[in-house]
Amino acid sequence: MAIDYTQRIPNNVDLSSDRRLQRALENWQPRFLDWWKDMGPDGTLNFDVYLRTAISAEANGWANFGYVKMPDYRWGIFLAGQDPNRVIAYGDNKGKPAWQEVPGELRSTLRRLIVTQGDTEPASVEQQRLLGKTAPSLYDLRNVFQINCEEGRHLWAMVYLLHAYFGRDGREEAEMLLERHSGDPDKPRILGAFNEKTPDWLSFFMFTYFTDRDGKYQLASLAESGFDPLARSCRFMLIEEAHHMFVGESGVQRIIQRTCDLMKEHKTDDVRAFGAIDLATMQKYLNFHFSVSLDLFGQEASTNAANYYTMGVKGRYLETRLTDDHVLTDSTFDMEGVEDGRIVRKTVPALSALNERLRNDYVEDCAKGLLKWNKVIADAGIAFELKLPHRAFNRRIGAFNELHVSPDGKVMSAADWKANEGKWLPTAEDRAYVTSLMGPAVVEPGKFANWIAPPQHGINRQPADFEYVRFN
Ligand code: BYC
Repeated sequence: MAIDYTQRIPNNVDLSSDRRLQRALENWQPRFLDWWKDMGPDGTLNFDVYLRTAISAEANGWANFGYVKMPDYRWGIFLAGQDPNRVIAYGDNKGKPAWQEVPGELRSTLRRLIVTQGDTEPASVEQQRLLGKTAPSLYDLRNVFQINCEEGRHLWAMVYLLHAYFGRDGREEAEMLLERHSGDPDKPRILGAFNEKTPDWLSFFMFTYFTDRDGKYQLASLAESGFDPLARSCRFMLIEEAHHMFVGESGVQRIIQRTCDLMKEHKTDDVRAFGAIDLATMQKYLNFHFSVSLDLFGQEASTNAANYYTMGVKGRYLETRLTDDHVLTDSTFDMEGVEDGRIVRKTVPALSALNERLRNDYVEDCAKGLLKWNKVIADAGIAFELKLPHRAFNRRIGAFNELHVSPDGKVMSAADWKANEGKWLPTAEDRAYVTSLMGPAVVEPGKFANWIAPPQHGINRQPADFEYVRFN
């Protein structure tokens, strides 16, 4: 169904045919806007931003570009098209028609997954609230605003499901999504990484590369859900997610490019003297964001994950393309675990290892960006290689939490680890240095902060010096 933009809440779910639901969501809408004004990008209400807006739920040609004031962005409810013949692809319900309503026995499980997913979306907007003040260019400023608007829409996607399918409990959860806040000591966001700060643009690019990529893998697993409205919501969200990861990958790449240019020009590693970010500091930020994002996949051995799968609420990455029995009760999985304080390889039942399996898919995908980043460094003739740290490094969730592990995978004492921490993770001094490079925002079209190279292409085939944001 086409997206109806004549409605107060744009949608392709025929919202006007359900007056109660429409009214409930119209009641939530002003609360969302209040949240946006209080917790969204600071001081930007009057800016005209060159944004893309969804005009169709199909993968091709779904976006329209134009200037929009962010509070007027047409947040709405867009689900990917329905396949009337879709069946559940895995677990005990394999082969049965996908559910169009929530099965009673899965109600609390599904609600919890939807709330956890929904909670991350506004959390990331809150984390990025102040970045506009220090944007390295209009191009980058526009990109963070685009991401913020789309995360706002992803919140809408989950709130629609809560309102439409979970009755009063769902409406209460939708309220709570606006009441928890990133880093709030009393009402924090649910998952750890979403209570960290995103205080500077290097953190932002690392976050959109590593943490948004967790979003890709979690959404892809939920896109396999037997609960069809959730699957269709996530499929559409995934289309928007791709740009967020592009911003991260290209942002880090542009910083590396600038650093390498200065290293070559001045024949030195010490680019801090020239106001850029040295590669060793980039490695530390990478170590931090990668390890924090690994935690988002949950425990390695998880009965929750096994149950989600067996019940048919959350599948594996690209489940329908896999060629095994899609039940997994007789399958095993090889992975690293902890025994007597050591990291060992072990074979475990596949069902209990589904979080770890998804984490593997994620790690493999993360490595691809590093190949591109390292190519920039190699092309500059510089002998330095960025590396993903070992998966046991700096973990808070799961079995590795109890160990102290170096980035190259050596288990060590807590004291040794602590003594080396400053070599592996950003120190207060590193963070202060990176912060010192930030801002004030570079607002002249076509100009870029000294620590980052311009992008290779503009947005929507516009030039790099396009006026992506007008301040009024
Ligand atoms: N922090 O059996 P386990 C995105 C808890 S990002 C705190 O492993 P499960 C985005 C867990 O709740 C994608 N607590 O749990 C990116 C459980 O608690 P209970 C977000 C944690 O459920 C950028 C206990 O430990 N989407 O979209 O299998 C910008 C046992 O653990 C954490 C989703 O996450 C943690 N990291 O796995 C914007 C998808 N990890 O039961 C957006 C939905 C575990 O003992 N969520 N715990 O009280 C899920 O699928 C699962 O909840 C998780 C956790 C994979 C997160």
